[in-house]
Formats: sequence, C-alpha cells, structure tokens
Amino acid sequence: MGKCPIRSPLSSQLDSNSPQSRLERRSNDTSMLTLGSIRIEVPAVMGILNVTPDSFSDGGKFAVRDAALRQADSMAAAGAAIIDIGGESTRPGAKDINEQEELDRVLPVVEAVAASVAVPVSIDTSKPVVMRAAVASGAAMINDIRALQEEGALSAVTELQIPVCLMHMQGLPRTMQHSPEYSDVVSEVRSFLAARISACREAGLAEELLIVDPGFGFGKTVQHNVELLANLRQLRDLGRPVLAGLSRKSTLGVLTGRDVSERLPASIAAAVVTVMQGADIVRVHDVGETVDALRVAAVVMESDTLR
Ligand code: 9MG
Repeated sequence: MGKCPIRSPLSSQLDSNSPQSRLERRSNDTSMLTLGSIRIEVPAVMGILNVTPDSFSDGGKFAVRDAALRQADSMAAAGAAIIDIGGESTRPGAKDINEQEELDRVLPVVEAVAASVAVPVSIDTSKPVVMRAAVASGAAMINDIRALQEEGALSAVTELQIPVCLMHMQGLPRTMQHSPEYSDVVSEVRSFLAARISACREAGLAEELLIVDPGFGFGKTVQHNVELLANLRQLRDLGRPVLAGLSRKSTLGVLTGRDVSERLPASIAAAVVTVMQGADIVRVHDVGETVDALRVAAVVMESDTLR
C-alpha cells in the first residue's frame, strides 16, 4: 500500500557506522500505522484531490476525470500515502450540494484513481449514500468533516467497517466563520472527539479504524487555530492517530499576509509544526514539497540516536 517515504534518502551514500547510518537504521523502524486495510508509515501525507467545479476547467466529465487522475498519479509519485477525493466544497460560505451532484462528481474519479493508482483512496464526504457508493467503487477510507453525525452515516460506516476520520467543526460550512465561540477551544474539541469515539464504539464500529482531527479553520478564529496547534499533543491521549489540515487555509493568510496562491511556504511550515506537535497524517495540496520538509523533520525527531 502507499506510503510516504519520509526516511532519509542518504543511506546508500553513508559509511555503515556513521551517525547518519545509525540514524537511518533507526529510521527503518519508522512507526507503521495500520487502519483496517490501510498500512502506512507515519508521519504520512494525505494529498487533496478536489473535484469541485472550480478545481478543473470543465472540458466535460471525461476531461475532468482524466485531469484528476493525472493529479492523483503525480501526488502518488511525490509520496502521498493517501489520496483524499472530495466533491463538496467545504470552504467557509460554501453551499450544500445534493446527493446526485456529489455522486456524479466523485464516483468516476474514485473509480479511476482506485483502479490505477497504487495509493489508498479516501472519500471526503458526510453523505451515507456517497460513502457506500465510493467504497463500492474502490475507496478504502472515509474522511467526514461532520464526524458521522448526518443521519445514517454512523450506521453506514459501521456496516462498511473501514477507516474513518472524525473531524471537529463548530457550525456548518455556510456559517461557521460568522462568530465561533469557545470557553476553552482545546478541551471542547477534545471532548467532542472523545464523544464521537464513544458513539462509534457503541454503534459497533471498531475503534482501531478511527482517526481524529481538530478541524483547523472549521468554526475557529485564527486565535483558536493557534491555540489548537500549540496544544495538538493533548489530542494524542484520545488513543487514536491524529490527522491535521492547515494547507493554504485562511489562518495562514492572516498570519503571513499572503493570498491563497502564495501560501506554500506557510503551508509547509504548518505541516512540519503539526507533525512535531504529534500529528500522524497531514492533509495537504502540495505533496512533494511537504514530503521533503517532513523528511527533514523526521531526522530531527529521531536525533536522540545521534548522541
Ligand atoms: C475536507 N477538509 C478540508 N479541510 C480539512 C481538514 O482540516 N481535515 C479534514 N479531515 N478534512 C478536511
């Protein structure tokens, strides 16, 4: 299965007793994460593949499918461990789309990517109908920004028994940034995720299949996002892998004064910080650049072997 090659690429050039070689041997034991049929090295990179009308120029459904497939191929070649395919825009203010529209957008792409790219496909959806159809078309995981709270979603995933990412969001995409409020954002996000883990367990969904995500930017101010980032490690004691996504988000725009098209350096820095704060998986647009940055971070995180 797909994996993110975070290990140092230097091993073949090193003398076998050098500190770097010892580091490399230690790195060969890099933690593996097993989530049902998905087995990946962590930290891992999840590549974002949006199939929304603004993501590919609309040359018809086959042209969109082929362009999406090329993007998936290049993300896999760049080291993505998972490819996350979504047809619903989740940007602040985004309108809901109906089931049929979402199915029409994502299914041809899920089918094509799952059939020809050797990296597991995740379906980014909250709709049980889309979850079932995407899994029947080859998706190996579900990414749900609504944490299986839509009617029928929890029972669908309990039947499917496949890995699922449970994300925290305050409000809904259309209104979530109007006036987010918390008395303690870290403990409220943590309690919400703990409650969703319990709900999944009670429904009969295997706990080993769950991933948790604080939902950066989903009903949170810049200050809330910074507080969550600074305390991300607290989510680790939920006992499940942590996924985090800050790539190109508006918080990075506020922190740097950069437009979305200029947020690559800030996105890479955010990915490195989230991993150093305990994230196992980072959800990003720019896979190759993030994989390189995480290679450097992985070496630093293993540096006790050099002493
Ligand atoms: C769909 N989507 C957009 N941002 C996201 C994030 O931060 N996490 C997850 N799991 N999904 C996201």
